[in-house]
Amino acid sequence: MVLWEGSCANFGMYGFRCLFYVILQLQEMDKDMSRPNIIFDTDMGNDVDDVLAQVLLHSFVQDGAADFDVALVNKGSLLAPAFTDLINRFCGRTDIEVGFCPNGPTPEEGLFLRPVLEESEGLLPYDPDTKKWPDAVSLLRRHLASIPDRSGVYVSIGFCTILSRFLESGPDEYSTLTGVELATRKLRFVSLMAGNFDAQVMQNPTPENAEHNIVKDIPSAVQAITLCPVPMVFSGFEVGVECCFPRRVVREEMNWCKFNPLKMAYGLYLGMEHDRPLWDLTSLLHAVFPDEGHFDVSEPGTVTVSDSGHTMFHPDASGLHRYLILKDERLPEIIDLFSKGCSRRFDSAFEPALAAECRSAEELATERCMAGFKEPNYV
Ligand SMILES: [Ca+2]
Repeated sequence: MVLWEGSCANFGMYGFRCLFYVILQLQEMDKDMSRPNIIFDTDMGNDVDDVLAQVLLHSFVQDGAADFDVALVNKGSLLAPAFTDLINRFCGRTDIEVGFCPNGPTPEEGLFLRPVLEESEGLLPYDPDTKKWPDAVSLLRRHLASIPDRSGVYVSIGFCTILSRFLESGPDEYSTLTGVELATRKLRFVSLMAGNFDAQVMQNPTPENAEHNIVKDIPSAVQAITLCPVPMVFSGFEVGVECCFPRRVVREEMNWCKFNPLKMAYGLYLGMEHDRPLWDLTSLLHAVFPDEGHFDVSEPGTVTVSDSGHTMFHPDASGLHRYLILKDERLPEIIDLFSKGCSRRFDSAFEPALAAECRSAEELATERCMAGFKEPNYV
């Protein structure tokens, strides 16, 4: 006892201060280990929910819930990575690298990429039509090689083109590991918006209910699902279609700056009088907060993809695949979370240029209507 008291006295204020800092450091390390490094893989330009998901991710990053250093674009239009970069800059980040997938699916420009990029003239330090982008697979390999083991969470909200090509990749200048080995070491899991796990759809597959992200690149979906060595969590069509963005939020809560590319894209896509289903945001939410019970998760199993692009789920206790199941009682909370994140005010990299001359989102949407626009059938 005497020895202990003497030790305490010697330990003194300096010792307690050191111990305090060590505990703080350990807490910080633990926080970093739990905060996912999100790899954001998008078919930006096909649907406006990708834009909403990207802004929501920035909101999570602002809250300290995730890291976001790399965006990958699997849509084959050169305007898609430029638009993705535009959103990053709009949200205050000029340092996020964007990788592009050469010869990716759906090379058409879509409904909002070009009009919004035209309104942004002068804000991007390059010409979107001629910009050279890093190859997505090389960028992904370099990024994964640089992050701590098991810190990455891969969010796939478009086609599986890049994920498939990455998993097939061999050693390169960035890593001696293959794509499968890199995924095993660096990724916790993959969260995908893909497929349809509604029991009736799985029993009665038709050309109309094949899900877009799978059917537009079936070979890549098959390859990615077959090769992926870490758990995959699917958010099927049936989940996101129940989570709709309130149009009131678009109209009333996104007016903190005139140049708001999210609001512009929303209006250009299907107009302001529309509550867009939020398929991609469900996958992002589960990727960042997998333990918070926003959704139920199915039993484990194996997902297969048919030649027609339909997903099937086969229960298997040792399977790496699960799918999300909507909990009705959590839906209002989820919609509120999405609404607040997507209408958040950022310290934009465009300040003070945000006050620059541009047409409003409402004007752009009206022009689209006057041009005789017809709704696309992407699903
Ligand atoms: Ca998407």
